[in-house]
Amino acid sequence: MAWPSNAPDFDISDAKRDVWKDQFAESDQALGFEITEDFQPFNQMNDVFTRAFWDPLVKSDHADGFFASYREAPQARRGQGFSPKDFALRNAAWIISDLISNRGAEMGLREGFQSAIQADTPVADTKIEIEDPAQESREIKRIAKLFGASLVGITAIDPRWHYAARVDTSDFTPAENKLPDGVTHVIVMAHEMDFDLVETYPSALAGASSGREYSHEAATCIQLAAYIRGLGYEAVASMNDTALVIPYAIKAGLGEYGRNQMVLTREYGPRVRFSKIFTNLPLMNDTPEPLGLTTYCHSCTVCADACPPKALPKGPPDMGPGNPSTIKGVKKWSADCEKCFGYWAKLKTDCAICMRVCPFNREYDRWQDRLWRYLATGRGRKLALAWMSRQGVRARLKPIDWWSKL
Ligand code: B12
Ligand code: SF4
Ligand code: SF4
Repeated sequence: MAWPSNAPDFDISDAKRDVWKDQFAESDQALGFEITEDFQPFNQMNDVFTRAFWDPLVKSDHADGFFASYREAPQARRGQGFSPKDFALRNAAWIISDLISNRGAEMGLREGFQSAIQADTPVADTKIEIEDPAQESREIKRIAKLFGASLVGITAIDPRWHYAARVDTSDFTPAENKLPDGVTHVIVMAHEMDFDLVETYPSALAGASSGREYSHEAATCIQLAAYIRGLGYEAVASMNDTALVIPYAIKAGLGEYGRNQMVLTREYGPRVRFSKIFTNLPLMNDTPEPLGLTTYCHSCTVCADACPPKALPKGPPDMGPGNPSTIKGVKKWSADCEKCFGYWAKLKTDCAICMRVCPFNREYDRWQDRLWRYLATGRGRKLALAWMSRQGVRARLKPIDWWSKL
């Protein structure tokens, strides 16, 4: 399909839906993706962050205070993990990502979030010849890791997961979500979040684990995209912008979908963030293998039980909570993200309790953890569930203990 025809209409035609069905039925079935007849690509105007700027249902003094707290550290609050020092560390961790996302503000571009990252280097005039896409994929994965990625997978473009429109942040109106013509592949990179910082969620201190990885994402995907452009091919560096990364990461074989709305990786569980690169470099796609992670979620509700505003579903996958921030026509576990973001806004920092408490969130350097994963993802699942229920959820690391470890 030629670009920018990847930017679907707001209301896609039955003909287009049929084309997608034929094109993706087999891989959807293999991955357990359930797409229904009323599927619509998601408009980024409707994600809960963007709604916090234009939708009175989400916009509030608390939400404004949440965003302001990333620019100027708020007053100290009672409760560990919310001191000026905690906010200062969180905001410092974000700074490289902020430098990129703020540089196009006057043009309504919030790069890495509501627009793709603009290229700083041209595509070289001469394309290097790629004789063996499999070898090229191995090289790209090594180079992505050299630049800082923890895991790398490659998959084909799937326009269903591209935003129907992106957001012009100068006035919060929809804008065309364009990519260069002829882009064929997505390189998806996972970035491990710091274990100890994540253990302190919820706190402003813990938010440094997200900020640090957004800064790493920015550096890594900008560097890898520049390398690919140097080879003579298109490469668009992307963080949260342009497309939904969860279906892409699953298609690229990096993990499986969890009840907590995250990709669970074998290596780190949900404790990763993702960035991606859209390219026309000839590459070989990865073939995802069943990992047994989603199967475990069907018998576990630890994340949903631990969520303070009760934003996560406890039942089987369904069509979602019925607010505009859920994609239409995908049967899956969906959060009530108005409740989730409402909690963040009051906290003045992000939350990831549902990541921290997930039993797959481990460092896997101890044999007991590897044994548990072996049981949890195979025939020993019941034993693994019993082990977890006997052991209970790991206690939160107190922010004061995080600081005293330094
Ligand atoms: C907006 C956003 C949010 C919003 C909520 C989403 C919304 N509905 O508005 C808020 C602020 C609440 C949020 C919270 C969190 N987020 Co968030 N979020 C995003 C973001 C930027 C856009 C997603 C979006 O547009 N959703 C709108 C619609 C599509 O939502 P939905 O229908 O509910 O679908 C969700 C899932 O079901 C899944 N999904 C969508 N389509 C499909 C299709 C199939 C087949 C499947 C299986 C899944 C799937 O992806 C969506 C994620 O929101 C993505 C990055 C990206 N571009 O994908 C990160 C992202 C999903 N978030 C991430 C994380 C880690 C979090 C938090 C833990 C916060 C934190 N501190 O890190 C919490 C977890 C909350 C939770 N349990 O849901 C990571 C997930 C990493 C992972 N391991 O998978 C991402 C990928 C960002 C990143 N850089 O890595 N997030
Ligand atoms: S806590 Fe349990 S249900 Fe939630 S994502 Fe992790 S394994 Fe799945
Ligand atoms: S991020 Fe926090 S509030 Fe949101 S779903 Fe996870 S536990 Fe609940």
